[in-house]
Amino acid sequence: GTSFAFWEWADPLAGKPVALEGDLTAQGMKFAIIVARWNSVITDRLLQGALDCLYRSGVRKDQVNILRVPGAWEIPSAARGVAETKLVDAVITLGCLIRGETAHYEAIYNEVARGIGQSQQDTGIPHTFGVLTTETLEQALDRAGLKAGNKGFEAASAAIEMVSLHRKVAANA
Ligand code: DLZ
Repeated sequence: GTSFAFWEWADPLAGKPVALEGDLTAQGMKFAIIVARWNSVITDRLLQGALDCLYRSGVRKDQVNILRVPGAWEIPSAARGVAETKLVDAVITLGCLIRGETAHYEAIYNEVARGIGQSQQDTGIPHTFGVLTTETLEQALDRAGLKAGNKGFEAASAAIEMVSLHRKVAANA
């Protein structure tokens, strides 16, 4: 019989590919960075990484608001407060929880992650997650610019990409 290429319609990429993807240029975007002071040896480096990413992507200083909070626990309410103003396009969250030094580590971590996610969902503004959770200080240092990249840089890069994606979706709607 006649050949029937099932995959031509089963494979979404076989037809007209529809892919929207954010890019990494940040012209005209406004960001809030929430940074916890606890473990500031680490979080200062995360902040440096985030700012490095933003500035090298074309962001000017007047497009960035830095909010310092006491510890990771305080990040969700600060994130929500600034997101609800709708004056920023994305919220970048930076903190560091070290298990060995933190009583009720899981409870704190779960609530911080849940709260940041909840603020993102309720406001529709992208919130990126640069909260390190490690067993030791050494692991945290590795992820704050020593041996395993800089999670602050990654969180900033993801924020730019998501704002860009939202703009493309809106432009295509
Ligand atoms: C109390 C506390 C502890 C034990 N550990 C950390 C930590 O590892 N990282 C962090 O960001 N914050 C820690 N905190 C502080 C809490 O996040 C919070 O600031 C205080 O409990 C005051 O609400």
